Amino acid sequence: MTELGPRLLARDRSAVAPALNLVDDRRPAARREAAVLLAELEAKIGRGGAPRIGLTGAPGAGKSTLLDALVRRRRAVDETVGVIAVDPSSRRTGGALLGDRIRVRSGAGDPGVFIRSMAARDQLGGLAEATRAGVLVLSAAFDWVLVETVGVGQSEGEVADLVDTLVFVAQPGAGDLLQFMKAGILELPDVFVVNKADVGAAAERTRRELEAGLGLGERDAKWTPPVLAVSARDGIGIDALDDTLAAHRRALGAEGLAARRSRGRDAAVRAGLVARYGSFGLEALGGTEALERRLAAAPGEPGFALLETLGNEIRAALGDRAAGS
Ligand SMILES: Nc1nc2c(ncn2[C@@H]2O[C@H](COP(=O)(O)OP(=O)(O)O)[C@@H](O)[C@H]2O)c(=O)[nH]1
Ligand SMILES: [Mg+2]
Repeated sequence: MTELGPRLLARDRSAVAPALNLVDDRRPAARREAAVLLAELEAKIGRGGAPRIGLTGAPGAGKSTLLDALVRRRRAVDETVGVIAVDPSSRRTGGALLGDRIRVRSGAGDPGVFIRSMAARDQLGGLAEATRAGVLVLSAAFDWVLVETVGVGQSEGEVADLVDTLVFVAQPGAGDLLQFMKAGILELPDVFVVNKADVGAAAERTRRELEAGLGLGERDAKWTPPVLAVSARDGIGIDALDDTLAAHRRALGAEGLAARRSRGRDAAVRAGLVARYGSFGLEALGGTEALERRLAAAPGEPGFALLETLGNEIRAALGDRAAGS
């Protein structure tokens, strides 16, 4: 048991920043403590904790503005919100920029809102893993967790594995059908939003392009991703978006949620091991098939605990090999 775990689970707001700092700390002793904390939170929260909503889309689409509108809507009914803003590009600036807009508007003094910006520092397990840790910490302490990230293609898959509901934010004139298809953005999101509907006809055109694109793909029969037009700036369509997020959660159900979280866990373990030990490390474990067997054999095991266990095995195997050669 860590000291921070029970405090977070008791919603002690003063434990949030220290916990986030701990999981970001790369010194070996801190990393061991963080692993214990994360495994503990994951075990306690399981498939529960705060609903996790991801907002993804190109820079300038209006994700932060929309996020701010959603935050204020939650605050209006006295629910608390933890926000993670991921900015893979802000290595140089240290990554404090993305959250600023939200921080200013949603009120820096509001203890019901917590905003953490993450930049692509040289994260040992990668930005996705650091984000995942942050999401877990916040989902222990707040009613909702919102994640803003710039993602196209590859990184979208990572975001989809981090959240329960993925919202893609497009802006009017963002592209035609072919571009959306090429960018691979039609497959993963659960909800599509065309923001800046206040600009008029161009928004409706983009909305129709997206809708047409979605009609072409294979999708889960239980949920057809809706395409909503909103204006985050003017607060238009935010209620409908909020209702849609709730509807997606209902459609997911307990089973769907469990499947999604477990898919996220598996993806995180795979990515974490490769980031730390490379394909060489994976071979030491017996290869990808062996890893899949291990994942399947431990369905209830927290990902962060599994990452530790398998990592230890890899290190032991590599050490043995080095010693024996
Ligand atoms: N006209 C209009 N502009 C918007 C809307 N939402 C955001 N913007 C503007 O679009 C720009 C980018 O917004 P931002 O939220 O920072 O986008 P992000 O990069 O996706 O987070 C800013 O200048 C916003 O003021 C909207 O609904 N309508
Ligand atoms: Mg933003």
